[in-house]
Amino acid sequence: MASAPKFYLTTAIHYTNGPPHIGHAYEMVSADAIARFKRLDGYDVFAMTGTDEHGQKVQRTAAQNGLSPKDFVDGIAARFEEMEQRLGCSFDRFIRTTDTDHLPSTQELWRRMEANGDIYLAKYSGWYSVRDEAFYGEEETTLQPDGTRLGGQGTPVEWVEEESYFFRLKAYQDKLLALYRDVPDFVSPETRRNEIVSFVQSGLEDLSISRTTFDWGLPVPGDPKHVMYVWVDALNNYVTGCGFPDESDPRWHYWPADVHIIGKDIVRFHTVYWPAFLMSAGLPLPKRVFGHGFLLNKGAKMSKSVGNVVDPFALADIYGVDQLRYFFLREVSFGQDGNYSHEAIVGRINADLANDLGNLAQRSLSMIAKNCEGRVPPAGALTEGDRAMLAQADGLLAKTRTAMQDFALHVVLADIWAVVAEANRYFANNEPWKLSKSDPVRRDTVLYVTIETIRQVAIMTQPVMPQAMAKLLDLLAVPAEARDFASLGETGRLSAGTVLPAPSAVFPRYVEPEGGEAA
Ligand code: ME8
Repeated sequence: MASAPKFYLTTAIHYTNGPPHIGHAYEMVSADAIARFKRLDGYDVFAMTGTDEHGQKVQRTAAQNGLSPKDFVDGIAARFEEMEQRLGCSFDRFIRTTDTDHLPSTQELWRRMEANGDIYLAKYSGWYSVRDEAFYGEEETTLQPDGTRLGGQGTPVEWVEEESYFFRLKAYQDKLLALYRDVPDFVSPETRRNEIVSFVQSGLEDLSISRTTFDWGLPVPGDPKHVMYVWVDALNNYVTGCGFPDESDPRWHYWPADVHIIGKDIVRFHTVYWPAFLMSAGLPLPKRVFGHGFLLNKGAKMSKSVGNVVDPFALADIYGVDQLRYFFLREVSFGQDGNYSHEAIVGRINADLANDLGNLAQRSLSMIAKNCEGRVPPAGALTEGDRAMLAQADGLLAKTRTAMQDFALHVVLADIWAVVAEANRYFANNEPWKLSKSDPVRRDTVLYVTIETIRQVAIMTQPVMPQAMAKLLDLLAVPAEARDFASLGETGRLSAGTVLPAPSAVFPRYVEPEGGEAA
């Protein structure tokens, strides 16, 4: 058999200036679902997430907390790792920019850019936002009535004037425009691509890539009074993660990344700076950068200063991990902003999970337990309706693969739930509960077709709800080795006579606790 095609996917690495919030959870879960889908679909996947621990923002926050930067980030990074576990994620590496392999890797990137003539020493003077860790041109800032100034993303900027190394970004303008032209889906969704193309067309300035007024960062090779600009350090995590600069590292074949999954606010860093650094260093470019939208609390952007951050650990405790994962990925069109609220989460849990899928599984499996000696019933002669039902289930893989070409996780789930809806109609129309006396053979056939459809729905939904679907596949006695996408369709059909365990509920309804709304 030919070796499996590789697939390397990353999230952004998260700042350790505060504990993880729901936006971080959303990004991790989305990326994890894509990684799981690809694994089940036969790819050799390497998936990475992690933390971005250097820079002025982290150093300042650590000082405000009376801790050294390292002690401070150790505590926060541990919390991010804990969240990855709590949310049932399956990343292959959790990278920290304080990991020991990251310094030599990033210094090597620097040396290669320098050797290519792209780094020079000069003086920087301009506006800097510590919150965004970003430089802004004067024209991108606005003066406020109180005399303060805000940068492009609405965060305060401060005047910086210091010696700095610069990267010749201007020299890459045409090459970047050629990249966007030749690889049209390098930046997606389309709206983000258009923003980036017009930003680059409007003209690039060389980029300041080192700082001297604080020291929490990676030292510039040969000039350690400078620390590297935190975005050079951070972006380079993606190659450190698979062994750079040791090209004999067994993980190196994963580079270039197949996709960086990041939020819309940092698309510029990933689609302008990062490919320019890589071109300069002579390294292959990531294939795609996907900028997802923001998760908003009933419409408002979350931030620590606004104080409406909802703790993802608390949400997982209240609603259940898989329920939360399902909500994120079904409710929000991947690529656009989305809202969450207690009512919306409960609505999805009770309608889609408890009613549509949970009830159907519970009712069909209970009937089998009662009437078919707890074994997969045999399918008799199939009617056109039976065949149409099975054909819909069998057609899911092709449909969802198409949706996954654009990482449209919400479409994947909508496609699967269209089959769940059809299975409910099929079950209701065929009324198997009425057939026990009159036509038990027909009853068995209807039950068979129903649970065979549920088998395929469960296999397909594993990327989004790994624990709940493992339980459902256990209830169908599907062996561990028959749970990947190769077992979909006719190949993996349930076989009559297989003993099934006693049925139990997979998705309980969400019931408001005494005293009202929980979140
Ligand atoms: O930007 N909804 O880190 P970060 C959805 N360290 N996504 C959100 C979000 C929200 N409300 N808020 C933030 C950084 N994000 C850098 C990245 S990568 C080399 C360095 C997303 O902790 C955000 O868009 O501010 C980003 O993709 C990720 O969470 C980490 O944000």
